[in-house]
Amino acid sequence: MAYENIIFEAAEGIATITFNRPKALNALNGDLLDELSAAMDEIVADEDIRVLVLTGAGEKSFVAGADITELATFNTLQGKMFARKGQLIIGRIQELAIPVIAAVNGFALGGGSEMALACDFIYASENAMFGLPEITLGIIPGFGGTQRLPRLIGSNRAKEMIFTGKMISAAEAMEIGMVNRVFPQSSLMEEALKTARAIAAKGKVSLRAAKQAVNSGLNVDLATGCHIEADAFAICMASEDGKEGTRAFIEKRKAQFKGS
Ligand code: CO8
Repeated sequence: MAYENIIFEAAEGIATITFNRPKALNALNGDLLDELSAAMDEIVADEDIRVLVLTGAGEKSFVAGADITELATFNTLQGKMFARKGQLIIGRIQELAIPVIAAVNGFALGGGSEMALACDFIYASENAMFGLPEITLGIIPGFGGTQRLPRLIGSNRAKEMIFTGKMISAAEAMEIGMVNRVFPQSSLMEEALKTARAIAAKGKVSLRAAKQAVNSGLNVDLATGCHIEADAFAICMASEDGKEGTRAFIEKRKAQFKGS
């Protein structure tokens, strides 16, 4: 598929999706969401892709939210349908079997923060700003922000951000556990790709199992979570990668994972 609102690249096991509507600070409109969905179809179909990195075009914005000019035209039903469309597509990012890193290179507002929150972790540039400003527009976050943000940073901090609509800096976002690491803008992508390469060198089966165990475990009690972990562990032990990893340790050599 030819993309106009995103740039989709894949090389050496790492896919990169760059949100690319710089004139609107990479705001999410319906066409962009459709393209994102199609790119994810390509990723799912390509066994060689082991890690996905999301970022925004330019040095000013990751994603400045849903496209407000489009939102303003919606009636109630269209608004609900757009919210569900965004939720489903953003949900697919979270559910992807491979790790997903958000490289937030500027504004991550509204749907932009919500997109980043669905990734497995967030790296940010020093100029990045996070926020859920929907309240200022007389609406609320609609792409999962009221659900994922409290789970990540706690309900009180999340409510403060959601009720005030205020932006926080990358440094503050790191302090409250929303962002893992902050880099100068010039080195953000290289750092994200460096981590992506380190992850891509690990076994695909164990990465998938680790992601599923953490994600599924977050929604259940500890005892149930430990059962989920044990099942995921068993899948790894039965895999070729699991056998190769332990054998390589004993034979004092680097493991050659095949992804099976
Ligand atoms: N949508 C559309 N266009 C946008 C958006 C946006 N979200 N953000 C910026 N733009 C456009 C501006 O209109 C401007 O266009 P133009 O040059 O044609 O006037 C251009 O991008 C540059 O923006 P600014 O001139 O405003 O740049 P500043 O540096 O002065 O300000 C800000 C940058 C602070 C990021 C400012 O642009 C801003 O506040 N943007 C809106 C941020 C926002 O409120 N985002 C939340 C949107 S709502 C949302 O995400 C809900 C998600 C769930 C939806 C559920 C659906 C029902």
